[in-house]
Amino acid sequence: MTKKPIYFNHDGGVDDLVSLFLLLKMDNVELTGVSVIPADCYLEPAVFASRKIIDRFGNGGLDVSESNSRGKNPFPKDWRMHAFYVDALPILNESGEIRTPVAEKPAHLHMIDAIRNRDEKTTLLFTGPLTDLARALDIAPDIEEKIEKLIWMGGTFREAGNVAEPEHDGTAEWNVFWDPEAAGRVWETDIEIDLVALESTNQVPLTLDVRERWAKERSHIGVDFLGQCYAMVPPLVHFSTNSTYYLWDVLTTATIGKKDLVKVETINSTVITDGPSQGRTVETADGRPVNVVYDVDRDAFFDYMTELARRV
Ligand code: AGV
Ligand code: CA
Repeated sequence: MTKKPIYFNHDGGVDDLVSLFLLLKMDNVELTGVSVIPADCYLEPAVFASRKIIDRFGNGGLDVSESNSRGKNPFPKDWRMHAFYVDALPILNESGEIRTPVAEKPAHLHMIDAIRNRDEKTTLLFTGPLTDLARALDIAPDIEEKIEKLIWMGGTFREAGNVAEPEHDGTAEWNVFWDPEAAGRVWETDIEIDLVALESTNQVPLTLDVRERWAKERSHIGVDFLGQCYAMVPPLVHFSTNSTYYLWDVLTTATIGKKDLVKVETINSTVITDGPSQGRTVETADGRPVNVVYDVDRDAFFDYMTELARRV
């Protein structure tokens, strides 16, 4: 099977770290680089956890780059703490050593090198804000033509986003809201964008039946790892709240391994970068096109991620 070169930039949430694990198990993916941005996480535990996941579930050959990017609107502290819990899991600490090194260069420069060093075009997978990509494009505009496409978890075209913060109208999704200008910068390019938005992930909340399934299969080390990770975050039981967890980033990542899990439509859109709606993505007739997931085969998705986890 021909492997796609993928560069992965994430922000250390539970589903970002699970995404890293699953990428390492996909047979059509060659990870060319991993970097971590301290948006929905604290940097140190998220980088530790990433290095340990690569050690435990990968085949070596990677380093992990730390981003030095800063956002405009900080994530809630409770959510940022999740990386500490994953980093502390016994399965990631059994060996007592970390072999995967920290990269010398910060994320945006690390990504520029990874893209330039390949003859083929690189597919970018971003499951946090786009700050490192925006900075990389400013410094090295030549990389644009070496980017196959950007696959991003971000945005929503519905009225209701998932930001509940003072002075905001609630229409934004967090990965855009953290750094609206970065999304605006990427929107200016001709890079093809595949978007998993909130309307795409509404069909894949973390529910109790999913947890029970992972519990039943916990004799598989990889499935147990999924169960342990998703024990840290609140499921959807009675109704969706601001802290209910969806499989946002994992769905985004799964589309790389199996694109027929989702249906996609093209929407022309604009990013609002200022004011009470900052971080909102809106459909506009003359906006830039993005390919948005609007339907998911929910059962096939959970089967696929569990099957990948069984490969450990
Ligand atoms: O908006 C979804 C993004 C995804 O990249 N993140 C979490 C995923 O990694 C922010 C977020 C929104 N609601 C959250 C989030 C919640 N309840 N807990 C943690 N993070
Ligand atoms: Ca994320």
